[in-house]
Amino acid sequence: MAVAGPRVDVRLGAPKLAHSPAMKLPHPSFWFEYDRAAVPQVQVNRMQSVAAFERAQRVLVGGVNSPVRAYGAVGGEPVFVDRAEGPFLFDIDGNRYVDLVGSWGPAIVGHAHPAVVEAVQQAAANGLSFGACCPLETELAEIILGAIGSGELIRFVNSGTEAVMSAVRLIRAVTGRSRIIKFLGCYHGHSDGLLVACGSGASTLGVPSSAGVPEKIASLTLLAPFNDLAVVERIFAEHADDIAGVLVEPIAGNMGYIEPNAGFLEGLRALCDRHGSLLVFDEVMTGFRVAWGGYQVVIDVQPDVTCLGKVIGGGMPVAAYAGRREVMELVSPLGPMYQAGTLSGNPLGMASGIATLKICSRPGFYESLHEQSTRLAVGLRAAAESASVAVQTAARGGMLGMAFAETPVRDYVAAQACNHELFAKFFHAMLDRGVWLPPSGYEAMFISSAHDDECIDQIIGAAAESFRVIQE
Ligand code: KE4
Repeated sequence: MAVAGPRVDVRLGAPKLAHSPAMKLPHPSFWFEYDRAAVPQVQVNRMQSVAAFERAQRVLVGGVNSPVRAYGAVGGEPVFVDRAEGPFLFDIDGNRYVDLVGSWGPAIVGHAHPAVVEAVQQAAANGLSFGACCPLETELAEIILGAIGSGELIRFVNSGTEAVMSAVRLIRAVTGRSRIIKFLGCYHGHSDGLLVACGSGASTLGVPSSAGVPEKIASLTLLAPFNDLAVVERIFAEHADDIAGVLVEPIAGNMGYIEPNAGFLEGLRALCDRHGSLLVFDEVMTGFRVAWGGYQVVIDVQPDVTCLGKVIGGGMPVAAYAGRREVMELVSPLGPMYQAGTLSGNPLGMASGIATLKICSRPGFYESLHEQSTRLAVGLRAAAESASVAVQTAARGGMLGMAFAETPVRDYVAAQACNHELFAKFFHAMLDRGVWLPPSGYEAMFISSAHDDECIDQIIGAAAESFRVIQE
């Protein structure tokens, strides 16, 4: 039972947006009914979360199992989730929130989708893990490879970090070279060689961005600004014979939401071809999120290796790296590059991924997601303009971004220059109005196929109030 606390019964009066009947989405078959009537109105009382965080901090580092959850970027104390259903999170005080985090991407068909839950329950009844081959691994592999088109073989691992770490080892094994190029503001998990920042000003040499990362390892990573081909060309000119490959998020989703400039990814492809390096797309976030297969299908640029995660596990710990046969055959047991994992290809994760991707594969799934995310992006910008707040928004498929900036954000320097203090105020104003944003201005937002018109209107209505409140 929620402890009595300050009650602010925020009835979410969402102004019905004037949109044409044409924008009224058909009720697609992949939306499932969830019980709205049982959902209590939001009350800003989080006494149970406060107590839970105090207890968690006694045994968990910072009270969390991943740093962003500690609300360091927005202040305040994290809210503890009791359960999730469709587009909603419910905290342990019984408050309901429309969720724009979606477990950082995996929950693309909505939380606790009956078909996904049933698939996992059935798999669990047959045993949680075998440490041996299982047909479910092959089934999910066939679905993914059939969708991305750039891979002939795939290896499942348990996190995006593991997928990218393995892909970097692979391109070094293929080329016999040591250095890699990554982009400022792109995040690829926490393996040592990817926790690097720029040294001095114009330097492209990586220096550790985390304690515990040796300078020698960081120096093998070279850095360029996202969307800046000229710097990448300069790096190749200086190190051409020692660059194993280029690693990039095809849409940058860890410094807000930044799409590549026209020709940027095509330029990386050409530079890698010219210098005998490999191109790695980190589609852990964009894979099956922005389109069936990922962004590589949208722009028709084929990487040599693709990293995937999040959506392909539907909320279970599943990630993967995939590539052409001649590349992937260097991976053990076929080749000399070692990589292994106790729970890789876990049957519950495979079952969850298969059930999730089966729903995503239905006709109109991504078109409907894109219409909803676009409506939300347009609505957020209009709400901000009405309150004279400078906000940029952009969306593709089930992914969108919002930046407190006067002009569109195209790289990390611009992302850093956004008004993150105002974002923090907006985050809390929205949380108090029943909308759960990612707790950092450097994160992208995610909707699911369960985010129907009523959800989108509610978010926009809460934003209209919040943009006004944060200026008081
Ligand atoms: P994981 O190791 O967290 O499964 O994946 C790492 C990763 C790799 N590549 C990209 C493009 C990613 O976005 C991520 C992880 N994304 C963050 C959110 N921006 C996960 C959230 C967190 O760190 O708690």
